Amino acid sequence: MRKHPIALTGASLLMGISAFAVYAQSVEPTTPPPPPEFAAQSEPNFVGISDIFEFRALDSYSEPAWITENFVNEGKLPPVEERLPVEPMVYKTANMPDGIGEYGDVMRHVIGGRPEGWNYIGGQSQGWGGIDIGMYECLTRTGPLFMVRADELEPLPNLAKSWEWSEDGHELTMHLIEGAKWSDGDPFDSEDIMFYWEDNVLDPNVSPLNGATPQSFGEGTTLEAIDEYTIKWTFQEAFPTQYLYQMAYGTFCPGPSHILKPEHPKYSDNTYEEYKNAFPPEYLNFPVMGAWVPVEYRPNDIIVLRRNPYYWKVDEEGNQLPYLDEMHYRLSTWADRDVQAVAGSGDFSNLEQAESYVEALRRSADDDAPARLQFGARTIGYALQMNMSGNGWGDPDARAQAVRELNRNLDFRKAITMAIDRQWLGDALVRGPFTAIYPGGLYAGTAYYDAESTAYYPYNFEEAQALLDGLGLVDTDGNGVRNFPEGTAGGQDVEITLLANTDYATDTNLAEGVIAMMEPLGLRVIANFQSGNARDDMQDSGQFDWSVMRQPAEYISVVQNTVGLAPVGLRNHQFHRAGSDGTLDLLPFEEELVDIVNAFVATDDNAERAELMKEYQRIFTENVYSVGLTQYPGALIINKRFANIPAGAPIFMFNWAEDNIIRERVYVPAEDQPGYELHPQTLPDVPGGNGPVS
Ligand code: BQZ
Repeated sequence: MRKHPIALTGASLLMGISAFAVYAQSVEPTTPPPPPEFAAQSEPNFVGISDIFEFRALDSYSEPAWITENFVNEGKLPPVEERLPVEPMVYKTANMPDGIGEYGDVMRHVIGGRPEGWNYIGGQSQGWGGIDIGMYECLTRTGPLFMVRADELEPLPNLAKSWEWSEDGHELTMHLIEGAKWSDGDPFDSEDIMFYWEDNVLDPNVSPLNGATPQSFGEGTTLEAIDEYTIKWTFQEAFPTQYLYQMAYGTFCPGPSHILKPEHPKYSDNTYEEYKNAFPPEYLNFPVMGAWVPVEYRPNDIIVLRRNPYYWKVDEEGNQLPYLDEMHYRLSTWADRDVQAVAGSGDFSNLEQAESYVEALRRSADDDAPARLQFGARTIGYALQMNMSGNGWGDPDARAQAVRELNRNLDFRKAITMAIDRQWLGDALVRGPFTAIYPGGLYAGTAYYDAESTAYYPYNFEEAQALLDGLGLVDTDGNGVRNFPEGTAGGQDVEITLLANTDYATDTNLAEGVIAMMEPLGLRVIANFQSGNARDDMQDSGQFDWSVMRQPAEYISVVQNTVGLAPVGLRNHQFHRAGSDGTLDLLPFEEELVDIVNAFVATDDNAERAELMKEYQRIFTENVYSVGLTQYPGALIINKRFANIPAGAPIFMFNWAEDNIIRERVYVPAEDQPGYELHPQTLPDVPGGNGPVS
């Protein structure tokens, strides 16, 4: 990252402070400049939910011939009709861009994460990049909603195939798919749901991956099993349809209770750490409801998954899905994912690191380029988040506590936001029409965004200086770094740690840009750059002063993980959670944001929702709740041999493209299959087995 042009020396900084000490502190926010035009390359073919799939029994089913010959006829596997639920999910041919598919081949992913193990609901990461999305199915599904007409927008049925609300709207009865089985043949039923809810979401000692907490589903919400295939939610609010989004990927994807429950501390002598780590990546054939099962793991090399013979989805001709027999996750870097997808040695990438854009565009422009690259809307955005806890979240020392007190001061947050040259930051990532100034809060170009409600404090170095002077942060020892006032952290230099993810060049480049811009301001910001899993753990446990990170889905769609927009609960927010005394010390404006988010969830009146989000955006941006940095479009890169890729699939909206493109329907015509499978014609073994069986 190039040095910012105004990185002043210590002397000029001192002169700067004295010259501006009397500067008027009355810069009013403006509205952000309209983002430069950047149209997505293609639009979805908008449809209704029933155009995509339905649940029904078909007259007959089929499977790859090698399964019938090598497994069913050999008595190793029941016939396919016994492996499917009573009414499987049936994908409709008319919604499949290239129609009924053919079996075989593999999608070769390349990822920058690393698997901690398979216990997703116990809090382990599998390395991201679509592994978890392909293994763990959830009550509802939202990734494909990008193609659903606005007037029908509601989470898609999935493990919950239907639901109905009570007259008063406080009860939601859900009907699970009946007769479906885990990939090892064990029945899927409400026992799996209740184990996830009672012993993982409600248990304060367990933090499921992607952060499900009791507040994710509303304060006081209860869930009970009515029978094997029926569950009932009871909500404080009436008709909180919002929570159906929370029941999708990330926050309600139950695990196989038949092998997890015996490891849980409530049912064993295990500690919570032992429970979380009970299924390391070396444990193959971990039972899933998803389309592919892990059958091979080579550290820092590759994870291979094979098709789930009990997968509960079919096409309209009764062919059991998925079409693709194998999945690869090459354990590399996120930047390498772009390079390999463009070069053709990998098959898929979400082009999300702006530094890669020009090269990726150049390579993909050739007629014989192996992959097609398709830009979507500006849904990738970064913000500087400040730890807003004043009562001990993350166990701060005196210096860190003093920084948090500053973080909680609006004049301090205004000073920081006005010292950020966002145009320079964006241009330093990539020149051209891609990046846009991002003030923070809801993204421009999205359904609930309102420019007039967005307060933007433009770059104003002098005002930033004056605000810090006004806070008594003065360089008393002449070393070029402001000092805390006497009596605060011993009057030491103002040093602030900045957490960022080393798995992404963009994260660390932006973080370095922030550090460079703070230097002339007289703040010493110290890089605390960590790899993905460690970074996530440090943020989740409050061990940070500042954090530069990519914004989650709720700032794009609002309806996905709405509760993430404010600290509605003790442990749900990204940068303000309960302190060591178990309480949440919200500032008055944060209380307002919580009330707005709760009101949004409690109403399904669209006009009211729009007004609520305008108010949210105003309060968020006027108070600089987080310091927006830059926003830009992502591009989907997929090898040209794959068919059934939906038009206009965004890399990130309600979910990531790994969910959005519906990979279980993707196929490669037989004549185009290059033979990349590593374990052709094999299936996952029973749990704990020795890998794929043939
Ligand atoms: C996409 C995604 C699929 C997590 C992760 C990673 C973690 C975060 C985030 C993205 C990766 C890819 O994102 O960057 O393009 O493939 O996996 O899950 O950034 O560190 O914690 O939220 O989704």
